[in-house]
Amino acid sequence: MGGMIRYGLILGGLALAMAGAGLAPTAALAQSSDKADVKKHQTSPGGQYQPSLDVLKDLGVQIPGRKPDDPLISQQEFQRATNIYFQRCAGCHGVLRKGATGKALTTDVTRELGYEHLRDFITYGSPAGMPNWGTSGDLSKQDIDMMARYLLIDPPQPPEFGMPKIRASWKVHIPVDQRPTKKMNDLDLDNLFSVTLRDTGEIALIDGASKKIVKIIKTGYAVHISRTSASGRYLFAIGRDAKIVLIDLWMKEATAVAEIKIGSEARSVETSKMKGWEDKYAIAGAYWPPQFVIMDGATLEPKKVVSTRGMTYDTQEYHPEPRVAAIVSSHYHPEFVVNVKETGNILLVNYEDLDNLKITTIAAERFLHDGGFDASGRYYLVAANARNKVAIVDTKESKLVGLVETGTTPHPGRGANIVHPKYGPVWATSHLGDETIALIGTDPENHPEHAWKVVQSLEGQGGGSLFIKSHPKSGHLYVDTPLNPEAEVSSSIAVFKVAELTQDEPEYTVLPIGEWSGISEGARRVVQGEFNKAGDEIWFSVWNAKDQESAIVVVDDKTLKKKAVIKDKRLITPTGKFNVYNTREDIY
Ligand code: DHE
Repeated sequence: MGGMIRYGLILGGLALAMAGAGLAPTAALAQSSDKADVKKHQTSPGGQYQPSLDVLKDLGVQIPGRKPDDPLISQQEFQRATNIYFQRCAGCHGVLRKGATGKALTTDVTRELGYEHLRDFITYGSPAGMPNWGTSGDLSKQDIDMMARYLLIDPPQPPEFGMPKIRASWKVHIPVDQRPTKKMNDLDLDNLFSVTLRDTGEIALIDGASKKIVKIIKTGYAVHISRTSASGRYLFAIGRDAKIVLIDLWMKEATAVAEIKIGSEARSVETSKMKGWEDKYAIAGAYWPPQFVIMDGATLEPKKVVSTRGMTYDTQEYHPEPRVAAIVSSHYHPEFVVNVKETGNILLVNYEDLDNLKITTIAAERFLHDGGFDASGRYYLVAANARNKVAIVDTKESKLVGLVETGTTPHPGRGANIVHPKYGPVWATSHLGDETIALIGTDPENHPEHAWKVVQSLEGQGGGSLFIKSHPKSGHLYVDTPLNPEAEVSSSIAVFKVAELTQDEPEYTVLPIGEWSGISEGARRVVQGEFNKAGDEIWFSVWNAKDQESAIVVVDDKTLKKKAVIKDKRLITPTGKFNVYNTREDIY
């Protein structure tokens, strides 16, 4: 029996090795049939000096897959269940089911719990955060039965995506020497907005003055964010399929000049901004495989892939899939600030010498997600969302300077910087899980007593907030609530007057953006404010389903009145908006 398993493994390994080498089995056999050459072969000294896993070899192992007493699942069901799992469950329980914000669902756990427990848990959820997939109607009884059986079987491991695959996906559509040496169009690039059209996998470039769509460009699947290079010439858009599209804004017509895939699932992209390194490198972080990739800034040529698998910052236990969340670019050192979600480490990745890569690992807090700089650009504040905290890094001194409890599930986007009339410069975050807005002091020099403390907690419209925004020229703080269950709240914005924050319970004005859009159908979720370059108007997306009308509503920052409504049949599911100037200068 043992011999048969071994034989099976060897054959399986051979098939995999052949597939990895891009060889069909017959071709591989034909190549190895030259026995004379094979006989001449001797193991090289290098070959003899390879690690031998003498301890691991004694490990007790079981055949992966179904146990004889597991309920049956067909291949077709297994495929469909995996699909549902990755879409709905993996975000919390991890791709490999080893746990993230949710519990581990490996077979040692699930088989102990048993089929009925799993079925009921999926159906009813739990107050600890598990959604009630059955009673909410999101999953049918049949699907829940299938998912409960699926969880009793070992999970499939998605493929890795190392340099050969990354390089194979890399395409330069227009080489650097065929690109212009100066701007060839009359666009006001600084006031151009790159707008995510989430469900069409496109971005719309919208002129800030005329508010007309200048161009629609195809990007990756479920495109997520855009970032702009330090010079403002290049724009990078990343899709959830980890495809990055590099757009040259200097061409006669803004054009995609290169593309690459850096993994299978990703959310973040950024470019080098340090003086002397402007536009030199780009970086992108993946959810799967857990890794980040440094690329050439003008061509996207991949230079370095770095895995983020490793130990959690606190218990120092191995985590097999710590995802890369937000990435920003330091203004104080040639470094990228890379947030590794599940291990809770913030990595300062120095890009001066990619062959002798220096990474400073800052132990922060688990479940790092999104964040931004304070007004000075020195301190970086990031939400450890499932821990209800914000971690603060001094990017000049390369160390953690604060860890503050804020509210339930902080979600700042890049946050908002205002000068508080009482506490001086503060950075703000709103929350997904409650109605509060936390203001954190960020000026250790002139207001040391307030630095890295929540100096004030404002009460907004409700939970379900994703983004908060202000501008150095604005006297307002804008808070969205697109995921609030109340339609009126999710389709409007709360605005606080900065000058009135000295009051005991500062009041806010509600802007009925959904109503102002003139759209009457759909959820009209109002999401992510973004200022224009001048800082005198703020744009909000009115985000409807793919087959419904959406819009962008522009608000006059002085009067808080509707200034314009951008409608176009190509504006399908607009969500994030990135003003070229504000994005490259980190103004928010
Ligand atoms: Fe985002 C930023 C991850 C869902 C719109 N989002 C980010 C960042 C991360 C992230 C890690 C920070 C990137 C950076 O700064 O480098 N987002 C995720 C998810 O994992 C999540 C929760 C679920 C998923 O499967 O993707 C998710 N995000 C969404 C949406 O549903 C949103 C609202 C609409 C959309 O277009 O997908 C959305 N995320 C955004 C936006 C930003 C963002 C607009 C950038 C905000 C900014 O001002 O910088």
